[in-house]
Amino acid sequence: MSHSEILAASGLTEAELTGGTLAVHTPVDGSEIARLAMHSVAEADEMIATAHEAFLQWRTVPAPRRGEFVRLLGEELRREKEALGALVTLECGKIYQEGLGEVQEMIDICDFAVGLSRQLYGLTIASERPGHAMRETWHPMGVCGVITAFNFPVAPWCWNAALALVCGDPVIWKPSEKTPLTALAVQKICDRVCEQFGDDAPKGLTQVLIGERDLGEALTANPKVALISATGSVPMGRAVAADMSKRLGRTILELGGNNAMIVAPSADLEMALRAIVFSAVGTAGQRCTTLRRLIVHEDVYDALVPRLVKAYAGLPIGDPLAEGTLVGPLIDQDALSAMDKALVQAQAEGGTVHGGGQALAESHGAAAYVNPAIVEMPGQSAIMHHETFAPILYVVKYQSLEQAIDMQNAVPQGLSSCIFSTDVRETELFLSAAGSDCGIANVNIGPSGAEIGGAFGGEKETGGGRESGSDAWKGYMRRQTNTVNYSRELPLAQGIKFDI
Ligand code: UN1
Repeated sequence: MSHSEILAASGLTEAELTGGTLAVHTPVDGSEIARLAMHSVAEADEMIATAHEAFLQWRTVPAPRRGEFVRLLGEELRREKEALGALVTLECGKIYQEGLGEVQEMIDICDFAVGLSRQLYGLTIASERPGHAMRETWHPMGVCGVITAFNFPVAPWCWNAALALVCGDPVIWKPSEKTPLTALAVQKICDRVCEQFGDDAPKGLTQVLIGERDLGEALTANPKVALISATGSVPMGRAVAADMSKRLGRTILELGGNNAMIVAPSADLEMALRAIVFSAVGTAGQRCTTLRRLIVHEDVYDALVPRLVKAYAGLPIGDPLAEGTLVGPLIDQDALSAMDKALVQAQAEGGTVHGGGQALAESHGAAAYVNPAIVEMPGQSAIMHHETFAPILYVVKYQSLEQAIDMQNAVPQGLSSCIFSTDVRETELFLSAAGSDCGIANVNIGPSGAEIGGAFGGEKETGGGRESGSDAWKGYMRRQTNTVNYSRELPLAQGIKFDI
């Protein structure tokens, strides 16, 4: 598929793709593919006001009917999977298989949310007073702002939006300015769903803000935005959290990761090897769940690491749209410089670099193709505490599992983690309270590629938010405690006597 064919299949018109000031480049060859009109802060405020009007209507639509909207969205996404997947690849440079996988995550969370729309269950609670009933009710929260990053341009919107919509919350989306086309294409799909759905879908149920940081700030500043779910860097998350805390608004933050794998002496090394390569070089190392630190027991180090270096040397790197490619480009030249800088620091800290860093011949213009790097480190030095959004895998040795777990937990981030071991004592310790401190902890699976059914997110600088499956939906609703007195008396709680 040529770039122009992908753009034509996206449903975006020539007029929409041209005439504005936001230049969009494809990392595939660095060329400009669109110039989009940007929204102003005043327009953002108008859109938020429209979304709030939509909320007043949408919250009264029965949840299973709201689920029907998300069901139709899932159906449209099924139809558009190839076209949208290719646009994801064109715009963010991940290989086409991963572009398709991202759309599949959208479809999966829609299916999940449809079922959820009939299961927004509250509790009944035993009251201490006779003739009283207590329960918990979940109500729609309000307008939900969603801020997303370039590396997963569409799926995180959907993990948030599918839940928010069934929970009764309209959604305003501020995509990364590096990947706005996919957001516009998804909005077109939502517009079609609104038409099919009919009058129950209020105007402004889903909207997209195109532009830069000031639009994110318009969302955080506006009290009509009840909740912001933000995916991206730690500095971005800090800024969102600081602004939202001024008005005590709710946030769901999914920020940086610095994910580790422990390879124990009993590990199945064949499986570990495949898991390492996928999770370290997939999406060219630009996932928040990318494997960045490999902590290998000294007894299996020599059996594993040279094989890993060999596997890296044979990786098919190149055009992410071409069949057979496993590693596409980095998003831009800035990412390439950050990778080079990290490798220089790693060497200064005693690291031995295999492959990696230097721009490959495929790079021209703004394109940034690199060899993924493996860096053998003498210990967990300063650079390993830092998330560089590039395919750099640091490798260190360990002697005892306690030492390995300490190392894995010693970084500021806490998203994903895993252990390769066939020893149940080791794996259970890793999953215990004294084990991994991350939001995700896996056994005999890499740290990336989480399914939508579980809650997704992590601790410490990762931000503490949870999106996607399990009971993450509760983050999009407000909890109300109800006490109903159906007796003819008025007993007070705590046995208080207060007779008048
Ligand atoms: C991200 O990189 O922001 O677990 C999300 C995974 C994907 C999501 C990654 N399901 O790797």
